[in-house]
Amino acid sequence: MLIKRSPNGIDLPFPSEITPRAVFESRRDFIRQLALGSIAGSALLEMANREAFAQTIGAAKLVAKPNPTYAVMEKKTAYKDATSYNNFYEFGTDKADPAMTAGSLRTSPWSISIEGEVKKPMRLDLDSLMKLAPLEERIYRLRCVEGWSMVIPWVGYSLSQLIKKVEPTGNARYIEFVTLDDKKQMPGLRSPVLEWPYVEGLRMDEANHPLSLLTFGMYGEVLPNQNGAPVRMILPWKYGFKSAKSIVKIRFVKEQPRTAWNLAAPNEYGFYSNVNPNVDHPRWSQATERRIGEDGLLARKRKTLMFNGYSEVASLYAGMDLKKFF
Ligand SMILES: Nc1nc2c(c(=O)[nH]1)N[C@H]1C(S)=C(S)[C@@H](COP(=O)(O)O)O[C@H]1N2
Ligand SMILES: [Mo]
Repeated sequence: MLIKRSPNGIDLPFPSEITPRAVFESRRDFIRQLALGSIAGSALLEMANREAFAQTIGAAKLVAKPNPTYAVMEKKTAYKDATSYNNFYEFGTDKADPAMTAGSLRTSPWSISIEGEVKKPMRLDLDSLMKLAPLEERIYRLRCVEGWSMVIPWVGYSLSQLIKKVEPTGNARYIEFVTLDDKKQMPGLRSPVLEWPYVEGLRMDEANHPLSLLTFGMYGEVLPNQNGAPVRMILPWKYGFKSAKSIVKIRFVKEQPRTAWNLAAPNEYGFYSNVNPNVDHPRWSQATERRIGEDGLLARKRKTLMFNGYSEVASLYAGMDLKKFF
């Protein structure tokens, strides 16, 4: 999202934003032709394997009780769109890359280490982590800093439930999320688009806000790899990049963490990155957005809402100049 042109500046969809569906269709075609035996070659077996793997991703059910307090009453984004139009730079910078290459991510066994300013540091395997609190389904809007948004039913629980268990010390003022960085599993790490590992962070009161969702699934299934399996954050009032994927470490710290996007372009991506239609990105307006699935010539831009519509977080920022702390 750093290098790309303004996705928000013109009304026609960019070619790069149309590609995923084309890729998807051609992939389906490819599989069909494979089945008909009309394609042959040595690389095919590997591709067929990858496809078979991709088909199983997301297949495991993860059903949770819907929480009506957190259910956006808007049309849900199609599963196909939410799982084929992704930002996950560890798997490439094109929107279509993660769905095609994240099959190499091994999500089991998985554990997450909780360290730093806590009385009870711990390493939890995924199963124990998931059982720490009841899972809920929450339908959240998520808006990318690039100017598009989706509405997705996520499955998880409030991060505050985990924070409470590890008992932060009085020194814990911020929390840091660290994504896996394994070159063998993540081809995108070979290119220096960001400083790896991908790191994100929150102030402790933001992390404890009930909206902050430690997320294990979407659409009633475990997270597909391209969406950040097996565990990620979802922070619906912030730009999408704050919601780190495939987390292996959570650190409680005294100082404001140095986050991946802030390091890459400090004048473009601030630490807070709250969705704010009144503060433009230096290279494009943030006043409107395009809902994924509403593309096409007749698609209307939606007005972007302050805090992405989650006005209940406003008190976290009372008295702060949001143009300065963007
Ligand atoms: N580790 C990691 N997490 C990440 C990213 C990334 O590149 N790496 N991209 C972010 C961005 S820019 C967005 S918009 C969301 C996209 O989440 P989705 O693919 O599930 O819609 O993930 C965020 N989390
Ligand atoms: Mo994003």
